[in-house]
Amino acid sequence: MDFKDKKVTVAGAGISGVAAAELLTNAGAIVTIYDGNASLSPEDVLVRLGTDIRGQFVFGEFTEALSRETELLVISPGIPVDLPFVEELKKKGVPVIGEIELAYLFAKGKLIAVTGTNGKTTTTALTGAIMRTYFEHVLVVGNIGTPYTALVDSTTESSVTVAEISSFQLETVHTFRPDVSMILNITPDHLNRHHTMENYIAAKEAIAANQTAGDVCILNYEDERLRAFGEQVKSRVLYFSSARALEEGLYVEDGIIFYAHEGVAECICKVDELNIIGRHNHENAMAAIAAGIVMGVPTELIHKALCEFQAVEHRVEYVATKRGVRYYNDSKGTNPDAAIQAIRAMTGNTLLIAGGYDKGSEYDEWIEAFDGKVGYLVLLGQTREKIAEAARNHGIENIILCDSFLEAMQFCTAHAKEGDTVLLSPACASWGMFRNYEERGRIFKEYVHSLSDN
Ligand code: UMA
Repeated sequence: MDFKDKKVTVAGAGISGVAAAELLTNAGAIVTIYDGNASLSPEDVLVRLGTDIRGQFVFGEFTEALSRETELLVISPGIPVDLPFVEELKKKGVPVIGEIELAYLFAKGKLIAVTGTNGKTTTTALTGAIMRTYFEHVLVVGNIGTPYTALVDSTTESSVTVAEISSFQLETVHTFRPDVSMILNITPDHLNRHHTMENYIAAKEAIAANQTAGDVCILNYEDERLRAFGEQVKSRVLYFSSARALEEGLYVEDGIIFYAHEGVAECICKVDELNIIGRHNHENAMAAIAAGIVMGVPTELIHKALCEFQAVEHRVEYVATKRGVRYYNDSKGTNPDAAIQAIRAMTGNTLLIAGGYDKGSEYDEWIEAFDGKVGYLVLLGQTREKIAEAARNHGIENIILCDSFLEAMQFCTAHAKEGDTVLLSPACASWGMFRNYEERGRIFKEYVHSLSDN
């Protein structure tokens, strides 16, 4: 696509929008930055831009004039694609692409794209670590935190990009075609944005839509939908399973991760050697190993990366032990399914802090996974009553409703006994109480570190 003098509107002045605007400006486009937040000023955005823009700033309402001028809309992932101004532009035939698609149009080298409801960030980081043992120039981008557009200029024919791609980002890709794609799992999430499970699944599956026979799609064999999806994709499929030995692919047996290929099962590593705990993390590790194998990384280097890799911040992250109580931060447990993985990874009596923004999730399965381990369920945020009701229906008794995060943390430190675990794993997004899950996790960790040791 030729961007020279093209009038491009970038919607969203967050980190994706700013990076996209910079990339487009450098490519010669006349960029206007639009954001729905009417209280923003151009200065707020300019300080974050590495360049000036040739267009204007529009905040608040998406004006008629802007709609008339826009020749291409580049949309940030947080902006729903069914907002009236987006629908109207589409109706007029104006192309609407996401920030990921934009980056892809500039990208060189190999691309590994990771999606799934849970485990994306850990798998992306681990895949990046595996690639770094073998390739000289590896970039890790996307939903994990660094916009793809921010680094795409430094991709080369020999670089390897590992990109975490969310369902929001996949809604607006068109030609995006990774050499290696991964779908780790699909369970209900973000249904307030996608409206139906079918839409959400379609968004996730778009990661492999443009792949061809020379590409590879890595899928979780234990997710029935993904197993069936593997029959439909045009790319070569490599499965992983945490529940059974596969004839071809990755699996765990007797605490060992094997790679089975053409009748030979090769031992890659023992799960005990991993620093990331729980069955879900074995799945994440297998997906990353699969990418390493596909990319030709020698297995001894894959093994080295696996042994050295530490848990990603905010994902069942061990924080500290204070007065004999272990504290874990799983702030990235922003939906019930992610939170299930975290509670399953706990071994003893757990004081669980949960609740937050209501994404329309159901909590029954998560509560069933408590399995007698949750001594106190400490709830806060918009969803606290809804979760409390579901928990009572499942016979959970020690339910504490708190008005603030501090109150929840103070309750836990006052009531946890030696040998207990305090787990922050909200099963809900942080929005409404915090800027994002990172802020929620950081505040939790700061609080834990401020506690005295004895
Ligand atoms: N905005 C509007 N109208 C709206 C919604 C938002 O104008 O209807 C504006 C806001 O006022 C704000 C801007 O859009 O100024 C924010 O844009 P954004 O929400 O797309 O956020 P970015 O800062 O660009 O960050 C995005 C991802 N955010 C979301 O998908 C919500 C980040 O993922 C990602 O790390 C980053 O791009 C780089 O790729 C975060 C996330 O929460 C971590 N992801 C979800 C998740 O993991 O569950 C999907």
